[in-house]
Amino acid sequence: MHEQGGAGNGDDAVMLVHPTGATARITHHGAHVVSWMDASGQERLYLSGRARYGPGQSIRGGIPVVFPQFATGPLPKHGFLRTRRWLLVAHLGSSATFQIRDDEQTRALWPYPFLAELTVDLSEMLTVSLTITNSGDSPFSFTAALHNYFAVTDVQLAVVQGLSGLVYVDKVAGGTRCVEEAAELHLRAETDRIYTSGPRQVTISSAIGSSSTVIGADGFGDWVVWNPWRELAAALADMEPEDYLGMLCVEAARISAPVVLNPGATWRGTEVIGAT
Ligand code: TA6
Repeated sequence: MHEQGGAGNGDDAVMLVHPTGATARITHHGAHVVSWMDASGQERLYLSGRARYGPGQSIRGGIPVVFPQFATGPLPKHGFLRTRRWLLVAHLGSSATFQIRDDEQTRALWPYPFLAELTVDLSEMLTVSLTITNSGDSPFSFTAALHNYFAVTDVQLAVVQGLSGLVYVDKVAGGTRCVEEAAELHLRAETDRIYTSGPRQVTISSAIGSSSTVIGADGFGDWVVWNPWRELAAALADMEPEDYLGMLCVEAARISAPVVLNPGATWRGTEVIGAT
């Protein structure tokens, strides 16, 4: 099924359907996974009712693709792929692949030829794979992330497991480096952390009721945990103030050791998300 519609409301999207009953929806804008329903029909991703879908805007929720710069720096925040339209190059049943290349606008910001590809495979799990190829003749380096916004019944009940003992950068505390002493992470306030050199799997237990969301990652190496909490959420124009309670970002990211890509070389980062 391939829906075409207006570009400004997220209707311009591809629907994936799996025989288990699971579904996923990906907009051409940003190659952005905006919905993933598990086989029981439960939505596992958060998507803001106030999300914006127009050119140049980033969709609040789902899985934004971050490249070639995570967070702030010389480029637009989180880079420029999440705010641009991608091309659908393959769509078969429960799999879809989108591509985007450099153009005049991206080269004005970042002077490198590249090809980015995002493949989404729906099975019992949701697999999202980001591939970057250096199609120019000089090396470049980049940071990247799959900025997952997970749906949670109540962020105060959700527990993040798998990060114990890791070094993290606490952005809420001005970039302080800390060691995660807690066996598991319980969020009670604004949280914005980059956990470096993390494990390949992180679990959000009690994500939806008593069920867990499990995220496995390959090729990324870092994890980001973010929730804006009450005050910051209220300041975001594209989010309902109380929505912070129903979302939790746990992101597969490549930040602490940027990828350096030689001409012709390819990097791939993959995440596999499951519900238990
Ligand atoms: O990944 C966490 C983060 O970098 C936070 O600092 C927060 O700003 C969030 O991303 C959302 O950023 P956005 O530009 O989408 O509002």
